[in-house]
Amino acid sequence: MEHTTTCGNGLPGPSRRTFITGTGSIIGAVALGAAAPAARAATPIADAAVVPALVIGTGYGGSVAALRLAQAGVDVHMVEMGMAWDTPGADGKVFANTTNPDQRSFWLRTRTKQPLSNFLGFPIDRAVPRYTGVLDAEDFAGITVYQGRGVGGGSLVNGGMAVMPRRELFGEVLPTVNPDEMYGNYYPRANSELGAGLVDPDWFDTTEAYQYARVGRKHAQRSGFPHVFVPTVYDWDYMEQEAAGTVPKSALAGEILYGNNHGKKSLQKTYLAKVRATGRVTISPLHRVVSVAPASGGYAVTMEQLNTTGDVVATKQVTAAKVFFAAGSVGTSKLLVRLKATGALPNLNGEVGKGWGDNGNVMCGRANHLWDPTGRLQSSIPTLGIDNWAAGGAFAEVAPLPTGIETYASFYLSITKTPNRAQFTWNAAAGKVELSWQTAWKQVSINAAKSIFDRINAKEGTIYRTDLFGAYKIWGDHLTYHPLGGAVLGKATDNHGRLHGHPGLYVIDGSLIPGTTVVNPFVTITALAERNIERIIATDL
Ligand code: FAE
Repeated sequence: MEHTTTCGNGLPGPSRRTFITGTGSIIGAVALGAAAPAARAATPIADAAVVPALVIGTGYGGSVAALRLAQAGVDVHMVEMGMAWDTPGADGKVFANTTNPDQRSFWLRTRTKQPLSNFLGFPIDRAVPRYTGVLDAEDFAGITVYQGRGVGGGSLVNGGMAVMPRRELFGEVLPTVNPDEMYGNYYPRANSELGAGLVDPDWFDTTEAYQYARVGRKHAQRSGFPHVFVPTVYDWDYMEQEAAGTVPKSALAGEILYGNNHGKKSLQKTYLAKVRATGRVTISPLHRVVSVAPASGGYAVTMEQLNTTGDVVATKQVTAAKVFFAAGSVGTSKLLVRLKATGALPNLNGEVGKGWGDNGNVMCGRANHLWDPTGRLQSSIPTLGIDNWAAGGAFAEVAPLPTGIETYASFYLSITKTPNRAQFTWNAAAGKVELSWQTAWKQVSINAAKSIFDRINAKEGTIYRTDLFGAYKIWGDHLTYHPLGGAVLGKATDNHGRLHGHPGLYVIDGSLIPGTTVVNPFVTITALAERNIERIIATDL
């Protein structure tokens, strides 16, 4: 078979050459591994401080906003509820391994809540000390939303797949944005800054670490599904050195969900490294914004300082002329819905909280024959996708199961076409924001995923795994990794993220995107943030 690339299959992406030339300085930093400087916790923001621009959250949207504002000469303060993740633990590592979760793994839980809750039908969750860990499994009535917590947001925990939607599908993603400016300008800028690049196909074809993906590719191919190589933000040269045994292992040691100690170019190594270099940005980790309200000089921003068991140790109020909401789809939506309902930001419009979607996420595993092993060594960074969007409305990443043992399983995270959108609302009696998602809505996504995997199973004579999400449960339909929407562009905001009703307030994260990106979302979130901040700097500052 030919080695297809995302470019060759209509999912445009940067070439490996672009990646190497574009990120030379980053590779140097990454090679230092855990010793590479993380976004350092400067002196936290002082009570009663007055700042020109305050950014809530340090994920993709927040990092883009902070960098471009600082480069334009604006002093910025970033507020992050999670930890700095710049200090190794007792084991010498900043982050815990997927196979051995500990207190660093989960945000304020006493028991892990792993996306794959079972193995061979047995529950695998375990007790952990309550701690401000890096992965939040946030429960709403109908869905658990996984999110990164800490300086770097989702980039700390995600799979690093850096995918652009096919251009002909862009109208389904951001109908009010001109695709020419995105594909001509902002997507390339985002990919370059993030350091996205493709695996060397020759290495992919020979390394033990991607046997699982080659099996996935073979099965897709034999059933006639198009497959694509997906760019990632992992340093491929570093991974090849991991395989050669010359550097400490990260992707090849099962590191992913609870952080990568080496190799992955999280925001700490890309945008936030540049943010630090400007000298104009300070970051306050373990500070959670709880209120934003109009005040003389702009907005009064109230925040709680947390300790590592989640207790509030101080409350501060600062004044900011401009406030950028970059707390992620869930974080931003929760804040805005509560602040509107409780009268702190009364002029926000009725679109706030609406248009939330799960990017059609659904997971499943297939049980392969004994002659089709997927390998004991599996790179934790997925890099192959089955693109059945045209026919069935599903883009399935061939995902790893880095257990360290042979599982004979092929595992997939599908991103599917679904019309279902939920709304965040304020429940005054309970004192919390709720989400109207219903688990049954996932059936549409299951059907779309079945359009791929039923056919592959029929062709291969295989069956679904029923032991990964419970006892006798095929579908991982209780969760999403890709929350999107809640403050939709052109509805809750104008077409560049300015919130209606309160000048000087902006949304600049995944909550702008109305529920789907048809592929993995962070490149689109980054590119949209680049587009919006450019306009805001030109006209509002
Ligand atoms: P995000 O990165 O979530 O950043 C928001 C930040 O705000 C976080 O650091 C929060 O802790 C912080 N925050 C929230 N509330 C507050 C508050 N009140 N005060 C102060 N700080 C606050 O937002 N996407 C891909 O494209 N490719 C992948 O391979 C991929 N894999 C994933 C795997 C996992 C396990 C998960 C959880 C996600 C994955 N994603 C992936 C999704 C991606 O990480 C996500 O879309 C982006 O991180 C969202 O970016 P935002 O800037 O919207």
